[in-house]
Amino acid sequence: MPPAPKSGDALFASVDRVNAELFTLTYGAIVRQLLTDLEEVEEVNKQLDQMGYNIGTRLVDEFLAKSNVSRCVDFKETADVIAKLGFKMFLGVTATVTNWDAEGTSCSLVLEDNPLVDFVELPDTCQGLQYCNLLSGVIRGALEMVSMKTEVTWVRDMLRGDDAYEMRVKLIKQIPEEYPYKDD
Ligand code: MYR
Repeated sequence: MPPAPKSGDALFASVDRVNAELFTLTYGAIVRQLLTDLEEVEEVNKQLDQMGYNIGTRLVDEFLAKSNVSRCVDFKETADVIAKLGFKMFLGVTATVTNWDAEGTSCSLVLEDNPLVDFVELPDTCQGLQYCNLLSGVIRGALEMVSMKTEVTWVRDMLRGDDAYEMRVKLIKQIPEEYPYKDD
């Protein structure tokens, strides 16, 4: 007997799942190709970060347009926006914001579920590989477009045996936006 036709919602859910799997597999293929081409794991890490940065500088416009988010009052609000809305919009998961420093300029984004690594196992030869560097680059690029210079690094990685994915986001400098008109 042929399977019952899917409802609209079920169809969209399965299309989303296939898109997510395609994205995960495509990313894996890109990392594999970079490993072949660049040979050095450190070079691959840099390249993934740069690719992410370039994506982030473009992605931020789509994010701001779709989310209707306006300027955040401080970096804490920005971190929440990324964790709850940004990750949800582009990865389908949310992150937890934690481990703030006293100044409120450094925090961790913790992902328990990371769609980028489904089906991934790192061979021993790739131990120094920062597999998810694309993601940290995306955050860095996106924030630079809204005047925040940041450093984003991975401090926990389940592919290396940690219990979660944790990236540290450190605000280095907030570039003041220039007001385009002179007050007379
Ligand atoms: C502000 O502080 O002015 C609000 C700016 C919020 C920027 C949020 C950038 C989100 C980038 C999406 C992250 C995607 C992760 C996969």
